[in-house]
Amino acid sequence: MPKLIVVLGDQLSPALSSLQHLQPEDVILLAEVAEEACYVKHHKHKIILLFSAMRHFAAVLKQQGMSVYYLQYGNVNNMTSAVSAALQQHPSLEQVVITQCGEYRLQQEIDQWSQHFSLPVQVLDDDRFICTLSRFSQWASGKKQLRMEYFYREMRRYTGLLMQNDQPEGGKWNYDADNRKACPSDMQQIAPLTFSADDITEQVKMLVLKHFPDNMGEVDNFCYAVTGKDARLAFMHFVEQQLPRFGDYQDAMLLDQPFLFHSICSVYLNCGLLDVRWMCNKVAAAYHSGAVPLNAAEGFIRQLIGWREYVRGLYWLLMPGYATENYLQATRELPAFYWHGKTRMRCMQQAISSTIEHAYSHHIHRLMITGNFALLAGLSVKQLTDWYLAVYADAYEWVELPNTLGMALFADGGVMASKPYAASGAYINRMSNYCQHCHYKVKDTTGDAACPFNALYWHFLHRNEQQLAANPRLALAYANWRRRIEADQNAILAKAEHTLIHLEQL
Ligand code: DLZ
Ligand code: SF4
Repeated sequence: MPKLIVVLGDQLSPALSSLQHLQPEDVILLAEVAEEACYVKHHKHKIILLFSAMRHFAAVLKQQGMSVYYLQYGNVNNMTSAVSAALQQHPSLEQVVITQCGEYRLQQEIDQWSQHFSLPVQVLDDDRFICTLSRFSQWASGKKQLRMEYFYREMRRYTGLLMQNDQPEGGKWNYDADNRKACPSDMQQIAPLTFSADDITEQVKMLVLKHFPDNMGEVDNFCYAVTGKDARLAFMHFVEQQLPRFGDYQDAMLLDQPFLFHSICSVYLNCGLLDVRWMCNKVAAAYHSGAVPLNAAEGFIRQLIGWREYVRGLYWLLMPGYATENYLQATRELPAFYWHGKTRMRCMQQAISSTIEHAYSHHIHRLMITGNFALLAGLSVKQLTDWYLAVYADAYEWVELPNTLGMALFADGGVMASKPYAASGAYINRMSNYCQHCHYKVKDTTGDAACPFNALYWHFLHRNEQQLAANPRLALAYANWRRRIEADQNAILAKAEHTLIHLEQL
């Protein structure tokens, strides 16, 4: 049966399940469509990356002799219209095939296709993930708590990565405690590999400038890889140059060094330019050859086969209800500095300016700076999750929603995290040198120059006492709060209230 194979913008892998068993009469559809480009106000780099990578991917398929129907931006509004146009152009096609997509929203649309087109529609498993969704639900079934650590151990056993028979390499499953060193201030980051734009990317840059002029970011400094070949080069640069120090400094932050030793390869992995098994094997091989320490190799592999697979499993298990959860009833308007980065809080300015410049910031910026601030200030869950989905080049809802709504904002009431990742300025001061370069004083909780994170931290605990006080992991924090004399508590709460009213002025 001749088939139309629909490949989405984040499915750019030659080994994609829908691209196996191709027949000469089959047609492959790729489409730049308005709905996907506009459902949030994506960063310019994210759109350039995907459109350019899609065009490069289509060119390779054509070179290999396949029949490709490519719709450039401006021709159709959504994926359904793109399929319709392809079927009209190729009336001999009798079936539609697609690999399961990464977002509930679009999968709902795809699920209508069979009825809409009166054709069989086959949705294949996305085997670019190691854990199938049915395997994940089997793991989750009957469990009271779905903690990543136990899932991760199963994945280590399943893949055999960093295993010696049935025991973890080095005797411990998790070297997280060895991933939290602060960086000496004079340490220099090793930046990821960058790439210059070819003709295809230049054309896409013009397109983005024309159609998305007000979206975050500039087109001129776009320097991501847009082909699998270049993405693999970027990853090997990480393994050889950055990975040896990645383990120690995974959670560290230094002024004007937004990458430190991070790979940024989530950008490539999540749109299909890199393969998770290939990446993990390269990292494991670097460890076995003695080139990188165990805490670095384990820390990286944990993010891929543990964390990444776990959030994807949770997403599909808990959608659609998950997207509307708001356990702490956080509804405050997102301050404008999330979009322009102009704030006197150095930590926020650093995290947001790297986001604006590169459509990227690393996990501690996202969790402990912009996420933590939103948690403490009770910013709207919906507005914040939309922000993360828009501004990061690696963000699709399957990965963004659990990480933001669950992990950073505790809006799922503890499905993902055993306690909220709420922290005062002291944590940021320990993990970075930002506070030394800040308008605010990290040691102060009240007073005009006090670090806003401090009073907001106590306000957060106080206002959410009903939902959080019974959590054993917060017992010490609540004990510290209750130990303060009432006058101190009142002064701190008043300071926080004032801060919350004047968020835009921070
Ligand atoms: C993010 C994105 C953008 C900006 N544009 C397109 C597009 O024009 N065509 C397309 O196929 N995919 C695009 N994507 C990625 C999709 O939004 C993504 O496939 C779904 O959200 C599922 O993860
Ligand atoms: Fe951030 Fe507070 Fe440190 Fe300033 S003092 S950088 S606001 S934590």
